[in-house]
Amino acid sequence: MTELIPGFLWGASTAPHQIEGNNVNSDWWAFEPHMPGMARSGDAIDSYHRYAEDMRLLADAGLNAYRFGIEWARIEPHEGHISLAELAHYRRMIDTAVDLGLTPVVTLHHFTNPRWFTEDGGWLEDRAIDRFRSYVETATRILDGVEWVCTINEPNILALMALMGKSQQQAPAEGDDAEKWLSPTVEGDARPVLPSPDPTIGRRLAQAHQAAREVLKERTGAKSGWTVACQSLTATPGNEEKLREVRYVREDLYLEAARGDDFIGVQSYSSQTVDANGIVPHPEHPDNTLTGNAYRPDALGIAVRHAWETTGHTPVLITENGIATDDDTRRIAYTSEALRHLFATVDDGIDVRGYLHWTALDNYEWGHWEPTFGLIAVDRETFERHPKPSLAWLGDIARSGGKALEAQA
Ligand code: IFM
Repeated sequence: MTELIPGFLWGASTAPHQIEGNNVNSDWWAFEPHMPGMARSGDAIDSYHRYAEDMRLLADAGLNAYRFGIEWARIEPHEGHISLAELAHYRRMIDTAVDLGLTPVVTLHHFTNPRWFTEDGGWLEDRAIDRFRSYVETATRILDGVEWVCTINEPNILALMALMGKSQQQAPAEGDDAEKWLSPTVEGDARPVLPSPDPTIGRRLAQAHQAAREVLKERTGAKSGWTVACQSLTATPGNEEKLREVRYVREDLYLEAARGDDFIGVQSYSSQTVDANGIVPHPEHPDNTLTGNAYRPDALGIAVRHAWETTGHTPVLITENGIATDDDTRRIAYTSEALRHLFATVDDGIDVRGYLHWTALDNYEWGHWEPTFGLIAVDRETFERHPKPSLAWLGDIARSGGKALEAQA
């Protein structure tokens, strides 16, 4: 029997831009109309107004944690102008979670920047770190009692988005590489492999993370860390050196920057091989997910082991794991297998603090609505929530402290 630590977090994750709706002061909002063939976020799933209902569904099902983000573009819609009403809104969210028995795991930055920040040079501008630090200082006003804070979500994908022009708010010009304007999370025919993130931006983000950590340490009692897209890369025979090279730019730079953090957020969906030419596209297969990924629930175990080693044994929190599918039975099958691989890492002595599923509700997948990752379906016209069987299933496992999964074996 796997022994999980007391207080193990069992929950689900979301991100503001993907669920709230009308994030009008963000760079993504400005960028969306320029993404050829892609959908806009619009009202999203109106969780800005319905967050209490969403959290209640998770708590009633048996989960004990909820990871959600606060939105910089709402809190600071113009540089230096702080919206006290928005700060109060996010404090109410924290209080609601706590009242419902959900441990809040709060993300400070999840892909979107305020529009003014991007228009004035984004992450490569000289004042970027000071601007982010100042936002984090503001955010600490509402973080009293919050135990878990994620500074920046998937900095390795954020660094790629900036490179792809996702933060540029401009339509592709003639002669531009159209691939740059594709969703940063969906792979497929148009662009079989995500481009490499820009390490210059990556190092900038590492500085921003470090600045945020210092502020959080000084002003709050929260544990802080960042959450990395862990790609569970493996080498084809003879290509171990190439693997190290590719993995450093895409992942290890970010894992190494988490050494000494209170936790590392591991986010895992699939796995890919690396050959002499670099990353091999996911092989075509009927089991591929709606984001074009290979069906690889074992990826979670590979990701946790690699993150644990590369961060020098930083405690692990699974901040995202899930599958884009319209078949909820597959979601349950994928997640049970992923959890078994996770439990094996605990059996091997890795310090795992919790499992937060991606995602609570079907939502806006960065340019697309079709890839559905949610435990809860949403009618996008009425905004009615319809829990899927996977929510009750995960809730039962949570209530039993993981034992229900072992009983299913
Ligand atoms: O939806 C995204 C999320 O915003 C970041 N991690 C991956 C998820 C699924 O693609």
